[in-house]
Amino acid sequence: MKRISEPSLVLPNLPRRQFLQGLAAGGVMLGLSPWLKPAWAQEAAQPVKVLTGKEFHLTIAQTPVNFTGRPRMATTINGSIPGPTLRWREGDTITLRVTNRLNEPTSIHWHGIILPYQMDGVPGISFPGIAPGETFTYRFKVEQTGTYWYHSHSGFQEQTGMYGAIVIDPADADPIRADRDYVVVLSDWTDEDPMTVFAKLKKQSDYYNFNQLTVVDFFRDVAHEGLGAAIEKRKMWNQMRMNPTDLADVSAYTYTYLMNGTTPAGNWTGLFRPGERVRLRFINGSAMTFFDVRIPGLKMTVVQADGQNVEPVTVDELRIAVAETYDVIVEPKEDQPYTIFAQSMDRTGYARGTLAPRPGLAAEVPALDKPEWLSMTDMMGAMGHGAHGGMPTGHGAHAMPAMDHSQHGMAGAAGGGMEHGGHAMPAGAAMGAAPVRARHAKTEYGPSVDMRVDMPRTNLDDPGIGLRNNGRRVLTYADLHTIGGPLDPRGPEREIELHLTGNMERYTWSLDGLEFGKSTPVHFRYGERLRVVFVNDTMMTHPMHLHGMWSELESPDGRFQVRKHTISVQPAQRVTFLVTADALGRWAWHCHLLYHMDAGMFREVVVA
Ligand SMILES: [Cu+2]
Repeated sequence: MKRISEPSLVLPNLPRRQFLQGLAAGGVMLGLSPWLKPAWAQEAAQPVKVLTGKEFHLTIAQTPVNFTGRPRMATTINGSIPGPTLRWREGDTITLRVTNRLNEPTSIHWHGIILPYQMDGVPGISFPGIAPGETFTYRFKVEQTGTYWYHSHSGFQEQTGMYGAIVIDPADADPIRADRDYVVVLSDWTDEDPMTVFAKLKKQSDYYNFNQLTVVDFFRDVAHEGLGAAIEKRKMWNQMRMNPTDLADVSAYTYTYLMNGTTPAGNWTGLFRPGERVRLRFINGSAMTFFDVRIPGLKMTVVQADGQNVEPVTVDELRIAVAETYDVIVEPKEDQPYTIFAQSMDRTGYARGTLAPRPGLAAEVPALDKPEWLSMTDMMGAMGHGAHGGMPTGHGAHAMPAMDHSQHGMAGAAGGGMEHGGHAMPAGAAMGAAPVRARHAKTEYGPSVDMRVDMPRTNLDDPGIGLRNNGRRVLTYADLHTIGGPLDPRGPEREIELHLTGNMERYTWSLDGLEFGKSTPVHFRYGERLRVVFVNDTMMTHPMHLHGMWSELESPDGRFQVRKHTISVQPAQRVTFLVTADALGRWAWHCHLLYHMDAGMFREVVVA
C-alpha cells in the first residue's frame, strides 16, 4: 500500500533468495554438540509431541534450529516447533504449568478458549506475564470442543516459534467421523530478528514487496488493454499513492513457510489408506501470512471453522487467515500421493506437505498462482462496483487533490474497462445488501489514517483478492453456517462501530485512528448482547480477534452466519457480528497480524 515512486515502472524483481522454498529439510537441530549451545538453550531438541491428560508442564526456552541452511535460535515450547499438540477433553479441568527458561518475560495465550480472564495469558491485561525463571499455573475448565491453538503474547516470540495446536475432544462421541486425524499447523519463519523486520517495515512499509509493477507487467497490460488504458491504470494508482500489489507486508523474501514445523523441502507427510476419511485440522499459526490451501486431486469438505462445527461444505480451496482454524475431511481414493499446497496470499512462496499411502512419496507441487492486483472493490468498497456517492477520502494536503484526480480517472474508466482491467471481480454483481454509509469517528481525521472508505461493501461471498474466478470452488464466509445457530437468541441491544485504520507511510495501524497507546478501553456491559460493526478503511485484510467471547458473524442482511474467534475483514469491507458480553474482566481485541498488533491495532475491552 506504499506509494509508487515516479516513474511507476520499477525494474523487474530482484533475484529472490534461493531458499525461497526452504532448501534445508528444516526443523529443530538434533544432536548439536553442547559447546555450540548457549547455556540457556534447552538441553535436547524434540520432535512435536502430543500431550494428553489434565496436567501439563510446558517449558519455554531457546533452542537452535535450521530452516534455511543457517543455524538460528528459536523460542520453543518443550523444545519443538510447533510446540506440543495439547489434547484436552470437554468438561475436564486442566492445569498447565508454564516455566520460563528465557532471560525475558513470556506468556501463553490459549487462542479461542473461553475461560476466566486471569487465565487468558495477555501480559498487561490478564496478568503480569511470566518472569524469567518463574512458573505460572494456568487452571480452567474446558467448556468447548474442536481445534484451537496457543501462542506467546509477549514481544515477537510467536514469530520465533512459540505456537502449538490444541485439540479438544467432545465428552461424547464426535459427530465428525474420521479414520485418521492430523493437525496441520501452517506458519512463517524468518532468519531475521523480528525486531529488524519490524524496523524495516517502519522505515519502508513495502520493504518486502517484490511484486511491484515491472516493465514486463506494463507491456503485458499494453498488449491486453491498449497503451492508453495501461498508462491510465498506472496514473490512477500513482494518484492514489497506493500500490495495487501490496498484498502482504512480509513475503518469502525473508520468510520460509512451514507445515508442522517442516519446510517445503522437508515435505511433512501424513499417511492414509485409500478410501479412508482423513480429517485435517488446519491451523494458521503464522505471524503475518494468509495461506490459500488446496490439495490437487481432492475435494475438501469443511466441517469446522474456528473450532465450531459447521454445515459441511465441499470446496477445492480455502483461504485461512492468521489465527483461523478450519477442519476438513478428505477421502483419497487412489493409491498415490497428494500434495497439500498452501501458497501465501501474495504468491511469493508456499508451505507444502503430502498425503501419501506410504512414506517417502511425493506428488507434483503446483506452480504458484500469479499475484493479482487489488481491484477497485478492494479500494473503494461498494463504490468500486460502479455505484455513486462515496469515494475513499484521503487525508492531508497531498492526498486530497490526488483523490480528486482519481475520481476523475474513475469516471473516465467507467466506459474504458479500467476498473476491471482484465482482473477478476468478485463473483456475482450483487455486493451484498444496499450500501451502508460508514460513520467515521473524529479520531479518524488525524495523522494515523491515510485512507477512509465511505461506502464499504458488505458482501461475504467474496473469497478475496487472488481467489476470484480462478476456476476453483473457493470457500467464503457466506458458505459457513455454524450447526445449532447462535448461542444467544437475543438481538443486539447496542451497536459499536469500529474502523480498522492505518497509515502506510508511517506503518502505524490502529482502530478508529488511535493506536493502542493513545486509546482507552472499550466497555461492554456484563450480560449485554451487542452488535459490533467493523469497517476496514485500509487496503489490507485484517484478521480481528476478540479474546474471551465468541464473535457471531452476521450475513449482510443481519442473519446469523457463523461463530468465530477470528474474523477476517477484507479491504473496504464492512462486517457485523454479535457478542454476548458474558465474560467479566479485561480482554484483548486486536488484529492478529503480529506487526499490525505491535504497531497499534489493539484495544482493551472491559466487561463490567
Ligand atoms: Cu492488521
